[in-house]
Amino acid sequence: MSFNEIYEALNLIKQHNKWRRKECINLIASENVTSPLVDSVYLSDAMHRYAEGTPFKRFYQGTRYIDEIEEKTNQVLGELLGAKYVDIRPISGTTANGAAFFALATHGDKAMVLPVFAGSHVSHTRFGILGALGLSEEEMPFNSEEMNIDVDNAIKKIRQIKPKLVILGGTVILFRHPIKELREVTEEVGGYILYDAAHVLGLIAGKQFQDPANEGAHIVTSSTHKTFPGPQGGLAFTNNEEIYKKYKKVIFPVFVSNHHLHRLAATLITAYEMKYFGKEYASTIVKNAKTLAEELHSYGFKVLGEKRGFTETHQVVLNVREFGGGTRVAEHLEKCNIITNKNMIPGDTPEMVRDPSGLRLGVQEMTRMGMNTSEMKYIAELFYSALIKKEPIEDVRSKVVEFRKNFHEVKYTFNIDLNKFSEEYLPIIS
Ligand code: DSN
Repeated sequence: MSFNEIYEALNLIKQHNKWRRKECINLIASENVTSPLVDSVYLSDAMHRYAEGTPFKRFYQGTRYIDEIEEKTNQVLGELLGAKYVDIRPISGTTANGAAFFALATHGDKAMVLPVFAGSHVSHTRFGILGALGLSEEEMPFNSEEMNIDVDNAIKKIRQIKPKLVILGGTVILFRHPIKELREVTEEVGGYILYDAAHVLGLIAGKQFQDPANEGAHIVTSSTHKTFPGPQGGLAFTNNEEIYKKYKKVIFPVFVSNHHLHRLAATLITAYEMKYFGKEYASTIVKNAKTLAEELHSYGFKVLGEKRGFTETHQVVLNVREFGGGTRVAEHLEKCNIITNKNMIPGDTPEMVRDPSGLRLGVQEMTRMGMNTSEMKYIAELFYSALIKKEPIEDVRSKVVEFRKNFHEVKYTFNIDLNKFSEEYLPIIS
C-alpha cells in the first residue's frame, strides 16, 4: 500500500489554501470566506444526514436538532432580510432560481431579463434553467451610461409583452434596481418581480442597499456566500404567503431532495455574525468599492458607471479593451496573484463571451480580511503597476504576497478562543 496518492491529493488542496488564502488579492465578486467559527461548525455529523421536508415534518427520523437549527436559521435570516418567509433549502442560487421560475411560471411564458452584459446570471437565460423550463427570454431595456435599467422603456415593454416574470438583480449590479417603479405594471399584466440578490445579500442584511422584499419584489432568490459571507448555498424569501406556499411545494421534491444539512448551522452562525457586525461590514464594503473605483479612475482606467459615482455595491467594473481585453488582463493579473474575472460589458456582442472587454472586481472578501480604504488605494496602485506601468510580473507578485501577509485574519466575527470553545461545543466527529 502506498500513501503517495493521498499525499498528492492533500498537497494539491494545501497548495490551493496557501495560494488563495495567504498570497493572493482575491477580487472575484461572487466569493467570500467564512470565519474560523463557521468553518468549525461546518464540519459536523450533519453532513452525513438526510432531512427531506420541512422542520418537524420530515420523511426521516433522527432530525430533532436539525429541525431546530433549520427553523432558527430561517427565522434569523428573516429578521435580517425583512422577510416573513425564508426557505434555506435551495443548495445554490441557481437552484433557488429554478424553483422560483417553476413555482411562478409555466412552459411558454415570457421572462424579461437583463442582457448578459448588464448582469443576468446564466440561470436567467435560455442557456440555463430558465430555458430548460421552457420560458422565453425577453431583453430588459438597459441604459449603459447609467448602468441601470431603462425604466420608461421597461414599463412600455412589460405592457407590450406581458411577461410572467420580471427578473431584477443579478451578477453585475452597481446601483439599486427599480423594483418600486416596475411593481405596478408587472402586477397589471399578471406577472411577478423576482429579484436575484445573490451578489448583494450581505449589503441588504447590513442595511446598506435596497430592501427588495419590502420594495415590491414578489420573491427574492440568492446564494449565501458572496457579500453575505456564509458557506456556499442558496435561499429564497418573500413577504407573500401565497408565493411562499407555491415555492415550498416546488423546492422539495422538484429541486432538492436533501439540502446539505452541514451548511445550515454554519449559515445560522454567519447570520449571527451579520446581525452583530453586518452594518459595519457592509458599509465598509461599499466605501471600499467606491474608493477602489475612484482610484482606478484617477490612474486612467475606464471605470463603468462614472455618471452615477461608479458604484453603490461591492463591485467595480472596468473596460480593459485597451489592455487586450478581459481574458488577457484577468490572466495577466492572475500571474501577479490578483484574482479577478473577465466579464461582458455594454457594447460587447454575444460572440465576445470568451473574450469580453470587461473585468469585474468585488471587494467583499478583502474587506472581510480587514482591508480599508488605504488598502484599496494600494490595490489600485498595483493595477497601475501591472497594467499601465507594465512592471515585471514577478515584481508585482512579490508586492502582492508581501502586502497580503498583513491580512490573514477574518474580521467581522465573534472574538472566541476556538481551542477552548471547541472542547466544549465542537466535539465534531471522532
Ligand atoms: N457566476 C457567479 C458569479 O460570478 O456571479 C454566480 O453564480
